[in-house]
Amino acid sequence: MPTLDALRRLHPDIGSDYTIPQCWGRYAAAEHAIWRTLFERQLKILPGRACQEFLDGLGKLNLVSDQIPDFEELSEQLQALTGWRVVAVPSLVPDDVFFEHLANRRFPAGQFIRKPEQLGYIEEPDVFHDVFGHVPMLAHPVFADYMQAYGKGGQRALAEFGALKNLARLYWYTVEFGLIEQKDGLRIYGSGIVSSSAESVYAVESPSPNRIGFELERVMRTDYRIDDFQESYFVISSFEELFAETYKDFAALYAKLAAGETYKPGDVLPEDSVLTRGTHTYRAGSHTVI
Ligand code: HBI
Ligand code: FE
Repeated sequence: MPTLDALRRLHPDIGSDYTIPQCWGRYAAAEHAIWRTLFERQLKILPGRACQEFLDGLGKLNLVSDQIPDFEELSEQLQALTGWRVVAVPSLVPDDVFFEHLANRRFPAGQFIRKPEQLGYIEEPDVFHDVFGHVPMLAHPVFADYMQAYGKGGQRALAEFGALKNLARLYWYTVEFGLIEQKDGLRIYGSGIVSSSAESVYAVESPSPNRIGFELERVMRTDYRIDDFQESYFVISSFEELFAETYKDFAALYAKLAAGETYKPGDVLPEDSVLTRGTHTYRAGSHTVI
């Protein structure tokens, strides 16, 4: 990650909290067109795949395909619903800065939009992943509280426990790649899935990945891949359950985790509650992400 000084050359107005002005008026027509392409593609794919809370969030926030949202307007709407705001950042920010924002109900969203050749995959979070992927769930009161609790937990994990890896796995397997079992079936709530057309289909329909009932300690012991579709997804039964399972003091759990095992992304354990067992065996280099 570039230092604040390095970022200051590109973004002279960057703050010590890494926020920058969105400068909405400076997006080119071609950049709004990329938003529109991605948005329309996802709207065709997500009904029947994304959870109702996500689709409701899009509606409540008036997120539309026309143009990249103005963060000020979006924040006014979101603040009225759950007290969250969206602030612009260049891209990834340091962990402590990220947690400080979340703990104060501010979601840091990448200001830039991906290039036309990156429609299928991008390494750093851009405005489409961050706003389309994350912000609709922040309009849901329980999920909004979960994200703030994660930020506060992150601050403690950094300051007191050195347990960031465990907590980052929780974020990965819930906020980014979470699935939920709803009355009509398995649905997506993870932002890394809802902002990816290929993984939106794969996560719900492919026989390849494992889908395993969410269990906090299990998730916190499981490594993840950042360069391919997930080999395992963890499935919650409600946002209330997710919040209740994670809104606790992790001190004893971190101590326990430090001693025990770490699982590989595709492992299935005898004690897992397996919803679907995957057919996928990962071979390095055998898979392309689209
Ligand atoms: N910064 N902008 C941004 N977005 C993220 O999702 C993010 C970040 N910095 C750190 C981070 N995520 C994670 O490493 C933590 O959740 C552990
Ligand atoms: Fe994300």
